[in-house]
Amino acid sequence: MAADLGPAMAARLVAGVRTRAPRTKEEASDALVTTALAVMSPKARDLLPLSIGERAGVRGLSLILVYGINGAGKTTTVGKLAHRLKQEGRKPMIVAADTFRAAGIEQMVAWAQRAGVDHFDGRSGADPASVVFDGINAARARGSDVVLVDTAGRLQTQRNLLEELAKVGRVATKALDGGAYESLLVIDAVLGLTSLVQAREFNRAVPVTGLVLAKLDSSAKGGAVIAIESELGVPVKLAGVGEGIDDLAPFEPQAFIRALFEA
Ligand SMILES: Nc1nc2c(ncn2[C@@H]2O[C@H](COP(=O)(O)OP(=O)(O)O)[C@@H](O)[C@H]2O)c(=O)[nH]1
Ligand SMILES: [Mg+2]
Repeated sequence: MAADLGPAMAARLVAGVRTRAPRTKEEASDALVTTALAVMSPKARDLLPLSIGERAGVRGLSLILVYGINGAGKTTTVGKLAHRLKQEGRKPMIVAADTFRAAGIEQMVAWAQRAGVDHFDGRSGADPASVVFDGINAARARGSDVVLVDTAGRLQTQRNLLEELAKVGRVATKALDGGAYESLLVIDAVLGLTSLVQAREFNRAVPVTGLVLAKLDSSAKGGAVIAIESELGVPVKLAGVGEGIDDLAPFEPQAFIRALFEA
């Protein structure tokens, strides 16, 4: 059993498999998929702004806020997402709101250029909420249909920085004025079960609508997301599968569960 699950979730899954009394290895694998899927989020795994826009046939402004700890893969995810949205015929604009470090803005701008999308850059040291507010207005003026916000990394124990993030979320949803909104928490697959505590605290600051499991191409299997989905009730929507611009994939829970328990 993969260690990232944590003892409680591991015991729960084992018990679930036992009640199904599998007789072969294949039956055991199927029983595990059924058991794990039952504790994971039942919500749709597609990106909210896209599905709502498509359903309603509207082209109002949508926004995706990306947050998490330092080094999780936020900036990379925003770059990959911008690329994907552009390929889908959307007009994304990146708002570089990691104003904590000058390099944070530069890294995001480099990704925007790689993806060939518009960007709005905060000044180093600026209040990220005001950068996001100005960025949304700029996106409207320039005719963008989806805003991608990159934020500074922070720890789940840094109360003031979590409050700063909460303000970014409030300003973004207010300025959007009913447009489709998604807040994506990036989880580093390498970190294991500590990301459960992170997810809990980040979710208090800005309610998570979807998870991104970054670095799923590494040797880590990311089993902690089963516990995170179970507790928060929100699904992993995307997986990072490398450092390249195309290395972002829809999250496939069945394949993920099977890979988790391969010897
Ligand atoms: N192998 C791999 N590396 C990743 C992935 N996502 C991000 N990284 C790497 O992780 C490091 C931190 O990424 P970055 O996006 O700057 O993290 P941030 O601090 O959250 O913005 C960089 O070296 C990225 O290339 C992924 O899905 N797979
Ligand atoms: Mg970054």
